[in-house]
Amino acid sequence: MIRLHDVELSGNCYKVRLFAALAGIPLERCPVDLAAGEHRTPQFLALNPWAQVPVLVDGDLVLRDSQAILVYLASRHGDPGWWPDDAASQGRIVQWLSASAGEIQSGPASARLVEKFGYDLDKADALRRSARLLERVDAHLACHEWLELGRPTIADCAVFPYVAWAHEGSVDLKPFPAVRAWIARVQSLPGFLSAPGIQHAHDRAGDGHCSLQIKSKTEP
Ligand SMILES: N[C@@H](CCC(=O)N[C@@H](CS)C(=O)NCC(=O)O)C(=O)O
Repeated sequence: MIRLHDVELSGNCYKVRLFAALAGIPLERCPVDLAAGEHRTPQFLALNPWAQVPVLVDGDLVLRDSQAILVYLASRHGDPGWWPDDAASQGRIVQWLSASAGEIQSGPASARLVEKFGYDLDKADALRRSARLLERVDAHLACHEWLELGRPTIADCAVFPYVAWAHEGSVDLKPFPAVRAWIARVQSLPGFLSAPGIQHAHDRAGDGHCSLQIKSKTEP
């Protein structure tokens, strides 16, 4: 059985759980108690010297970093649609994996760290970055049903958690109707796995008027 060293409220862990659920890949979850410092114990550091979750263990392979884990799981255990083997498709998807580890971490994920977990980070900066990021993502999703390739891929799984949790960092998604419509589409995928605090479309204020309006389709 593939093991995931995991924290329920971590968006990086949720990316992996979400993809595994959607792709029908069974995972054994091994909860890590960050508050108790379990990620700094010798046992955990032997698995991941970077002292971070998630960590995936599949046989002899030990992998850290949610993006790396998504690529591995999709390549090794997933249907090819999630991570096609042609270079152009992979490049398109990696654009979003990079955003997930970059702009999303310094935007909505950081705002949530301040608001929900009391981290000493620059909240105003995180909110500015969130607005800039969401404007770009919203413009993209206004004319694309999914982030790339016209279908769900690991790009959607990488971006979903911290965008869907944006409200936990006081990042308002109301100005971004295409983002809200995409969240609802991800939530309606067969096998979708939720997480604590993820709101459903009908719970989000203003979503009654949020229908999908794709302006043009540019996917190949
Ligand atoms: N690039 C890594 C970042 C992992 C990461 O920052 N994990 C956080 C939880 S979301 C963590 O383990 N934090 C513990 C700490 O930094 O002390 C990934 O995408 O998995």
